[in-house]
Amino acid sequence: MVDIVHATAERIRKLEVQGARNIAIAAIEAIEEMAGKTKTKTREEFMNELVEARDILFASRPTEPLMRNALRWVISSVESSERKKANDLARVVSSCSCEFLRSLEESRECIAEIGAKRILDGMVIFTHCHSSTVTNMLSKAKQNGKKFEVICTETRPVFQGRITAKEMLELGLKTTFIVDSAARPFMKQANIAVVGADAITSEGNVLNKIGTATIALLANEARVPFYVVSELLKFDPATIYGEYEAIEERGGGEVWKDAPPKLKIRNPAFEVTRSNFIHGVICEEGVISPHSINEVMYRRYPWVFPVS
Ligand code: RUB
Repeated sequence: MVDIVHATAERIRKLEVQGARNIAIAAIEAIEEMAGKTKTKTREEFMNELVEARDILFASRPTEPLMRNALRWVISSVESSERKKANDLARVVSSCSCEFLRSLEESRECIAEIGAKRILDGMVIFTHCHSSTVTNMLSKAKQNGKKFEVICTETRPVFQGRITAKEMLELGLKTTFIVDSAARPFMKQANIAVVGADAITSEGNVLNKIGTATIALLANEARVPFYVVSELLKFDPATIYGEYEAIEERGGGEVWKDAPPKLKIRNPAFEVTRSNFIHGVICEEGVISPHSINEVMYRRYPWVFPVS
């Protein structure tokens, strides 16, 4: 049954599923489907299958703590159940997966409501890459009657900015599309910059699509407030215990398909944006300082921290 999980991991690896939130949802759905079709009988067999599936999904993209937190939540709920039969445990997987997805959706809506208030009539919003959390917030602002326009970068090498541009046009928003290297002159026209997040560390630093730190620097230079729009569960608890958040490095073929054979191509998918460049994190708790992330996480999601 891990075949189902292998197929999802492959779709995630190939970017057919893109963005931290969609990746976490796909991973949870794969685990749920696998559990529902399991051929295992005993608790031990079921747990082994679940752990194998978790490891396959964890390996699909390394900079995705939301996926890791989601799968840990499901697996720890199964571990704390006293049921003995695989089919009964599969029902636990199903119910806690639903619970997780419901709470993720509630966070997204809450973020949209809060963030939409930061968008005022006449504003120009600068964004980078494609974040479903950001586009949902912009959609909410539009629904609430705000009149604003958007500048989005194309986001080399795989052009996720095109997804953002299409979504913005579908919303009926005036949208300007630029190459990444045009960000500096266009930042001067913006009133705020908003980006998503793949990971938030214990220092309040944020990892997001490569290019994000440059956008943050440019926003700082142009005195444009730079916001990260993110579910709190993108926080990686391992960073508080000293671990670095891994930065995924992807194949050079994404950058240049028929490059000369001896050319060394580097293709980091993400980078760190330091907390001191982040005006605020727009999350389900409200608009918070990146420096308060640990306190907020301990209060709101204590289960993400391993018991010492
Ligand atoms: C996507 C990306 C997005 C975050 C947040 O990178 O960096 O900004 O994942 O997205 P990739 P969301 O395309 O390489 O996955 O808000 O949808 O979770």
